[in-house]
Amino acid sequence: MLKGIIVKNISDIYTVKVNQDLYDCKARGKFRQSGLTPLVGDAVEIDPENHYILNILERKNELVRPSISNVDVALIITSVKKPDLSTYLLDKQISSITLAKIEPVICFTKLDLLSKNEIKDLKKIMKYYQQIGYHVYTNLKVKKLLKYLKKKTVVLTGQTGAGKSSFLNQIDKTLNLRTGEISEALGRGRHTTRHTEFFLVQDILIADTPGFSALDLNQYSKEKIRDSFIEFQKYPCEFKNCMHLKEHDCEVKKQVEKGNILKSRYEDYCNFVK
Ligand SMILES: Nc1nc2c(ncn2[C@@H]2O[C@H](COP(=O)(O)OP(=O)(O)OP(=O)(O)O)[C@@H](O)[C@H]2O)c(=O)[nH]1
Ligand SMILES: [Mg+2]
Ligand SMILES: [Zn+2]
Repeated sequence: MLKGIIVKNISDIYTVKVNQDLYDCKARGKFRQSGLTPLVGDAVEIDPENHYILNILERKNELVRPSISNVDVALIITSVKKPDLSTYLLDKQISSITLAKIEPVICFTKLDLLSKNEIKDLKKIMKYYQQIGYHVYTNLKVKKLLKYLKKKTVVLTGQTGAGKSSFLNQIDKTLNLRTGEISEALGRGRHTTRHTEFFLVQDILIADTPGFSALDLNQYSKEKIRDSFIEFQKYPCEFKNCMHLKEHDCEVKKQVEKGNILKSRYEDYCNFVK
């Protein structure tokens, strides 16, 4: 019996890294029976002779989309053009990552495709997310970002075509991961990256993942979703358990009017709890 970490999964083959060695393993039938599926990121015990996963050790956390476990940070790759910036998708990812007890970090891509005026608007949005407590970067200045991610286990998340694999190619020139033209990726409704895999870049363990087109928060209660909008907590309402929807004297709604809470954030929140 050996102990290792699942670093890659393609259909029913799980690649397990034990020190510097890789073992391609299958999961035992008992996992299927118990409804437990191994995830990339899982610490596992394997039978190195028969190439079977024997046991999955307790997870620190797990994310459904992309499906992965035991990460410190989810780096949300958000393109500002092609596909256009969607704060709706960004906010949904922030909430789902936060609720999975993982730290969301934001990285905007494709700023080179914006006009000067569009850059100005983007800067305001970036500043807002920073002010409410998130680390925000762009792929134009990766040094600072890499410094922040040092020694962490990271998963890349984001829409198909956002630039996840391109980001990895940028920070490690030896990787040569396949990337896709946006027209090709969206036109055929296909994802360029088809599986989840960890890479060691400097001292960061970082996973590329397939992009997604849909994400839902259905597994979480309205209260949980409300609490994942961290800036709302800065403005206590008269009514303690206020959902900031139809209630009168709602401080959060007042702050949206005043411009202290980004309108798109509040609208996304209303959408999520609906
Ligand atoms: N102009 C510009 N293009 C970029 C940038 N980053 C990525 N791209 C392009 O965007 C397209 C999609 O990039 P990918 O890295 O394949 O996107 P992905 O997020 O890995 O997509 P999936 O694997 O389908 O989830 C490619 O044509 C890249 O060359 C950027 O900063 N600027
Ligand atoms: Mg990709
Ligand atoms: Zn309220």
